[in-house]
Amino acid sequence: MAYHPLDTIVAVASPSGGAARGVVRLSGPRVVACVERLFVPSEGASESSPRNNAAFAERKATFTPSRRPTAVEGHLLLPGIHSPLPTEMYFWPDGRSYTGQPVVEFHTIGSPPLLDGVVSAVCEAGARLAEPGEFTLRAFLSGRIDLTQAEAVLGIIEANNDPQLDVALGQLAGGLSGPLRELRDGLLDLLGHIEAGLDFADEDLPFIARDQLVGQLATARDEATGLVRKLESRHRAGAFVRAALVGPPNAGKSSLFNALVQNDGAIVSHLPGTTRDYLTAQIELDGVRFELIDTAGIPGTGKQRDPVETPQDESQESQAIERAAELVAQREEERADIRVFCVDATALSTSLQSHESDRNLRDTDTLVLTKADLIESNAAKDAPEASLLVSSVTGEGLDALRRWLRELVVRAQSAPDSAVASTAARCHESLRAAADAMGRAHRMAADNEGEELIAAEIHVALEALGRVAGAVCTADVLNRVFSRFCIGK
Ligand SMILES: Nc1nc2c(ncn2[C@@H]2O[C@H](COP(=O)(O)OP(=O)(O)OP(=O)(O)O)[C@@H](O)[C@H]2O)c(=O)[nH]1
Ligand SMILES: [Mg+2]
Repeated sequence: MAYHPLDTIVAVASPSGGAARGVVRLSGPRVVACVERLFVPSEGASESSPRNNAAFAERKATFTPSRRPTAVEGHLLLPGIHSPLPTEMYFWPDGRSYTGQPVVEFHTIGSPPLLDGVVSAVCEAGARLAEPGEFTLRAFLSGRIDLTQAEAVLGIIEANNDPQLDVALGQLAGGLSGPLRELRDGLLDLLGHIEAGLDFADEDLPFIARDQLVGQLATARDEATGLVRKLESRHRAGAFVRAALVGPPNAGKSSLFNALVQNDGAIVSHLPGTTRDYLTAQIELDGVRFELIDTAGIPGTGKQRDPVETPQDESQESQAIERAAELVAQREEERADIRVFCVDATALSTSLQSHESDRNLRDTDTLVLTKADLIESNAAKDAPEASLLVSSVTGEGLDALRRWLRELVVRAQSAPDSAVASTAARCHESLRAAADAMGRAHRMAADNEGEELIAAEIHVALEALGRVAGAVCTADVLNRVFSRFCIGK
């Protein structure tokens, strides 16, 4: 695609094929010069109708552009066509139009050869044919819309049904760019505070208190993760809903996985930290299929690893493996559409406290109390009402859990898409990179690490967010987005 935003471009903007009305659109700094000799406003014509172009041209008035959007009745004089063509001309001056440049639209009879004739005449007068999507590209380049909105325009053109159209219209109206802008603005403010603090380090005056920084980074991380999840649900359209078993080590996740899958694929042991990777299995419940995932336990919640069981000389390598397992579990937990929190019913009070304080609960989360066979029947009376009590040993509560999971899967399957498919595919990686960088910044802030390091992560997040909105953009990305458009849009 040729990016010469100062060329004046023209194309037929109405759908191909004959119709009562057709539209030819022009955009660029020279639109007025291009249309001056072709279009004659009605006021310029004499009272009697002109019989041919030559007679008409002699008496013509020229179009004088106003500083406001205007509609003018008149006629087009096309070379090779004897009669003037009745036309309405719409004019948008600089900055008030879709493209952010002066724009003219001719609305006339929708005959394909006539419309082609208008385009040729405008090209003769100094414009060039527009590339596919070039009008929308100019809207993006002039800052009228961001890249997600440009993709929404394409989504509207390509929508096959009402839900798809709703999603695209919502995205065009700023459904994605609004939250993105807020996230970017928040991070820029935060960065401003941190960098001011660094510049005046000698003054010993913190520009932002550490707990405030930690809190704001946690909020930013959660917002970015929320956006990632929304896009993932669109990105994986047609894929299985994912339900992850998550929770502290030794909570009985792998035992529950085996019980639900009805085989012994997952290793179970009394040692915490048994599961290191993650396991998946497809499950079908009354015709509803989904993917069940067993994850590694994340310590810090529930029962801590028993120091007696930890070899004194535990190598750095095994610590690294443990950390890697946690990161994989965290990622699977974030990606899951449904999270089943497993909490050992025999360690209820401590586990629940950390369960509630650590997590940002969603309405597709479920709390399952495991090892029901090990507690007195009334021991779980203090558990939250919404929890299910199960035992992988006796099978107690498993049918209720299956029914509940089936319902959650059905709900997740019918959740509306949140973004136009092309946006979801393009932005997914960048948003995830932004969320990851914010997660790292948050951990560093919580661990009291240096502000330079935190600022560097925020820069990474901002750049990734910039790629989503198109603020940081290569010709490659523009080509990919805009080459899918049709000419005239
Ligand atoms: N009595 C009883 N024991 C259970 C039950 N579920 C799990 N256990 C025991 O609890 C211990 C831990 O079970 P796992 O399934 O390995 O737990 P996990 O959550 O996968 O543990 P990690 O992989 O280390 O995170 C094992 O000794 C299991 O036999 C249950 O319903 N009843
Ligand atoms: Mg396990």
